[in-house]
Amino acid sequence: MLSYRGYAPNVFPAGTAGLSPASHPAAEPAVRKLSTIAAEEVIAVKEPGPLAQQLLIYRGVAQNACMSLIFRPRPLLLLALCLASLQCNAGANSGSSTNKTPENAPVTHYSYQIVNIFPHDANAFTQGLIFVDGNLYEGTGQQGESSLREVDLKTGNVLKKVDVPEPYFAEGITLLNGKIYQLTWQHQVGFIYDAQKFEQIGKFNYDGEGWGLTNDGHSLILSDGSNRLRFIDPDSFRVTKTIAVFDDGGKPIKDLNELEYIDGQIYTNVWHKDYILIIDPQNGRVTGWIDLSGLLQPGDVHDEEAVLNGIAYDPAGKRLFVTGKLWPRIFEIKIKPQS
Ligand SMILES: [Ca+2]
Repeated sequence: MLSYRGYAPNVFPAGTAGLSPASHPAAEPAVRKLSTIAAEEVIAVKEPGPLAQQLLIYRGVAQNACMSLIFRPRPLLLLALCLASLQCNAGANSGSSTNKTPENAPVTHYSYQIVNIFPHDANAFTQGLIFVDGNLYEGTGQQGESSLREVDLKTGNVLKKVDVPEPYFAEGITLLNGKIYQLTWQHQVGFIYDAQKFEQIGKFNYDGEGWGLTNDGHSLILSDGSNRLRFIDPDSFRVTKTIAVFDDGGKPIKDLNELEYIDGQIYTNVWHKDYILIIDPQNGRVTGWIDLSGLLQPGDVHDEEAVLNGIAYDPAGKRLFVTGKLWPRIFEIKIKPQS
């Protein structure tokens, strides 16, 4: 294996990593913005171009927007990489500019209106919330208290429950193709359940921490407390794409937590914040900002960790639900652009 750190416009277009579509048109899917490639991401490249035939796999590591690429050594590629290695600093500069939300990009700021209020188990340390086919599911955390639940929306009663044993601290959940996937915080293992039988049927592994989870109908989408979201194949559990989220000043927005994929956008609340970000899954750009301050009344919660952490969406009824850890209520809200 050859370890290579660098980037060159003659090999990779400015602000991207991968094979140039000009010289290798079939390689275009491998050309990626630097800001969308995260640590330890492995990307298979399968296109048939002559140079691409030399390239089997590369591992992209974003380090200050300078790429580290690991190739299997082949002569043609070695030459290209030697040329490219001279350009690292320039690449880093141009790469970092792609991280920012363009100045002219519209970011819509939303306020909310409460449509309904439902009871919620004030002992539930909510880490995941989803609404699928008329059913509300919740994942709860804390060691010894973690669970997967099906909950009656109107009463708050727990209809079904699977306890997650110690030492696991359960995190986000999502339902895809009849299976519920549930993360754990620091054990790098997730659990897979049959959604109908409500029984665990498998496990999967991932690197780093697990915080929030959702899906776009194809990939699991995972947050880990950083500003990055990983797209994970639900069969191989390989990371297929990573996006990074920055504010309009170019500063990483860390602590992305509970997630919900709604109408082609990713909604995420941010740990210890009273707002939800709406994120473009193509590039991580923040397109919306929902201010949810004022949902709780003074005295509703008594724990400093009782923070906003639950987003669920009912696509049939177009209903948006939000709640938080240890919150006594689930709120159905409508969002509206601020005037
Ligand atoms: Ca959710």
